[in-house]
Amino acid sequence: MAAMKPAVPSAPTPMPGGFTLIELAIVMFIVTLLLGGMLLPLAGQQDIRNHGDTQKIMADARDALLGFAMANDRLPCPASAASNGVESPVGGGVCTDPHGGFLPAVTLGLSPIDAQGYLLDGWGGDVANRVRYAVSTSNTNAFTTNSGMRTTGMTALAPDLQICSTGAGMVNPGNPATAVCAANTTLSADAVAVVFSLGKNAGTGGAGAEESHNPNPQSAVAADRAFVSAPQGTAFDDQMVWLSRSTLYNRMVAAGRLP
Ligand SMILES: [Ca+2]
Ligand SMILES: [Ca+2]
Repeated sequence: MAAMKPAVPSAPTPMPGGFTLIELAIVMFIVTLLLGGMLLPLAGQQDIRNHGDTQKIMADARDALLGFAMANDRLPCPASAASNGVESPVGGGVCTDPHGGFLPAVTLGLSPIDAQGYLLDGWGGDVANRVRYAVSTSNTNAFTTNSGMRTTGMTALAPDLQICSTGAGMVNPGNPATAVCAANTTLSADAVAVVFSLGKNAGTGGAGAEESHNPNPQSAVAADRAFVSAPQGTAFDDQMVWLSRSTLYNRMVAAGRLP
């Protein structure tokens, strides 16, 4: 007896062409999700790149300051808002704006600079993105006066820029000579110079409790010797590097400028 052949299923009847509105809506929803998922990381990546570029620009600036010190026996004064990237006054001495000025990019020969001669950070080409710089005025401006460091002597030199992890509880904020970090918030109490950027929010931010301690257009606190380098967040995005006395002395001794 011949085996029964299994029944071959007939081919399914083809569906009518085209998509229903519900199918289209689902596709659109998925595409929106995918695009959103891609765009957000892209913006985040750009921020990370700008942050990294700014850190490198500031580190290079610190190196340039060290080179200038070895070649000139002093640090440059900051550029003022009107000095076109040149230290003010030319030749150093008593700086026009020791705590609230800009990196003197023209004096240091750095680039890229804007049309007025100021070095820009990694966040953009606006005036607000100019790299800032402050220098200690201690020992009667020894750090910015020709041969001032050598004349004063390493053991007597007492650079006084204060770097605080928060502005909360800062003592005498706004006083150029006596501002001090609150207890247990001192990152450095003897920095020679500070180089900083106002960060991503440079154009509009700076009025917050922490950023207002770093000279900026929105700051309510007068420029003084104390600066805040707090963790990055929504209220604080300034970026900062400072020149320690140890690093400066090490280079100056190596160059035969000290003691
Ligand atoms: Ca900022
Ligand atoms: Ca300050």
